[in-house]
Amino acid sequence: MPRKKIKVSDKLEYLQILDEKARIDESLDPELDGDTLLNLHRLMLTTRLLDERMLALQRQGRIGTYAPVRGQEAVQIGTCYTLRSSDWVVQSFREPGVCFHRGWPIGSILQFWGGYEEGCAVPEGINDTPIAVPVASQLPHVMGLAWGMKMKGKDDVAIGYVGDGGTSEGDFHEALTFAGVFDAPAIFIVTNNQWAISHPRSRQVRAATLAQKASGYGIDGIQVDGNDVLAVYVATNEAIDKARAGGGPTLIEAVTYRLAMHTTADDPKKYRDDAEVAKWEKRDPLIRFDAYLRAKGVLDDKMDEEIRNDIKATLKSGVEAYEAARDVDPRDCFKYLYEDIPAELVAQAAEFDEALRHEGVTIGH
Ligand SMILES: Cc1ncc(C[n+]2csc(CCOP(=O)(O)OP(=O)(O)O)c2C)c(N)n1
Ligand SMILES: [Mg+2]
Repeated sequence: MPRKKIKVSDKLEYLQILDEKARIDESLDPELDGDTLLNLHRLMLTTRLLDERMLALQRQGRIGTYAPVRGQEAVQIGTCYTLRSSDWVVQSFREPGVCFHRGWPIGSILQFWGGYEEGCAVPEGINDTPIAVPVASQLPHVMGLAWGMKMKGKDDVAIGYVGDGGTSEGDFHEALTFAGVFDAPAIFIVTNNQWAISHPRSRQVRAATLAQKASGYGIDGIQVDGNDVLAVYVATNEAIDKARAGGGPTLIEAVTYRLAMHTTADDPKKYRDDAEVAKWEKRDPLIRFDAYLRAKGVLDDKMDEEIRNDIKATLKSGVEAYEAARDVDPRDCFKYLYEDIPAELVAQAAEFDEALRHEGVTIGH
C-alpha cells in the first residue's frame, strides 16, 4: 500500500502517585522507608526556606539578583535524591535545591548570586558543572558527559536540567539528537513551570506535551506531575536504572509552576493572572507531601519544628560564611583586564576613589 500508518511511539506515559489531596495510588507507591520520606521532606523544605532567605537577602541588597524556585522543589529533590556522587549533574540557573543536595555550601550558592566570581566555581569534589545562564547551552554537556562515561565503560549517568522555554533552543535539539544516536546514559529533566519569563507554555510550542519531543529523537519520554515528589522520584529512578544498564537516554517533563517572579528583576503581575497563581498554590508540592507524611504517621509538629530549626541554623551559618568572605575591593575591577592600564581607566579609578572618600566608605584591603 502506498499510504499507511507508521507506528512511531505508543510509550508516552503520565505519572502521578500522590494527588493534590495527598491521596496515594497504592498500586504505584514506591514504599520508601520512613527515613527516606523524611529526608525528601527535609530537602524540599530546605529548598523552600533557602529560596525565601535568598529573596530577602536580595531585597536587602545583600546579593545581586536571584531566580526563585518556589513551587518547583519536588522536581529538584525528586530528580537528584538517589544520584551517586560519581554521576554528573548539569544545572541551569534555577536549581538551588539540587546544588544543596549535591553538597554545595550555602555560602557558594550565595556567592554566585552575589556576583562573586568564586561562586562560578563548582566546590571541590562535586561532579557538577557550573551554573549555566545561557538557556539550554548546558544540554550538549549532559550528552557529552554521558557519552564520555559510556566510552569509559562506567555505569554512571549524567542528568541535566532545562526549562520549558529551553526546549525551543537549538542546543536542546542537538543534545537529544546525539544522546539518542550514541545511546548515552543521559537524563534530561524538563522543568515545565509554565512560563519562560513572560512567555506562556501555550505559546512555547504547539505540541500537546514537551515529553513527546523525545520520540522525535528516538528516546524514551515521560510526563510526570512535577509537584508530586514520589512521581518525580520514581520516574527519575527508572530512567537512572535504565541508563546505568545501557538502556540509553530519557527525557522527563515535570509539570509544575513557577509561583514567584522569573527573577528579582521581574514583576509577573504585568503578564499573568493572580487566579492562575492561586490555582497552583493549592498544588504546592510541600503542602501535599507534608499532609501525606502526617497522615502516615511519619511526621508530627515536634519533628517538623526540629527540622525547621536545623535548616534555619544551616542557612544562618551559610549566610555568615558568605558575608565574612565578602570583604572584597570593588577597585579590583580596574585591575585585571589590561597589563598596562589605559589612561581612561586610571582616571576612572581615581574618580571612584574620590567618590568613596566623599561617601566616607572604607574598603577592607
Ligand atoms: C540563550 C539565551 N537566550 C535568552 C536568555 C534570557 N533568558 C533568561 S531565562 C529565559 C527564559 C527561560 O525559560 P525556561 O527555559 O522556561 O526556564 P525558567 O526560567 O522558567 O526556569 C530567558 C529567555 C538567556 N539567558 N539565554
Ligand atoms: Mg519555564
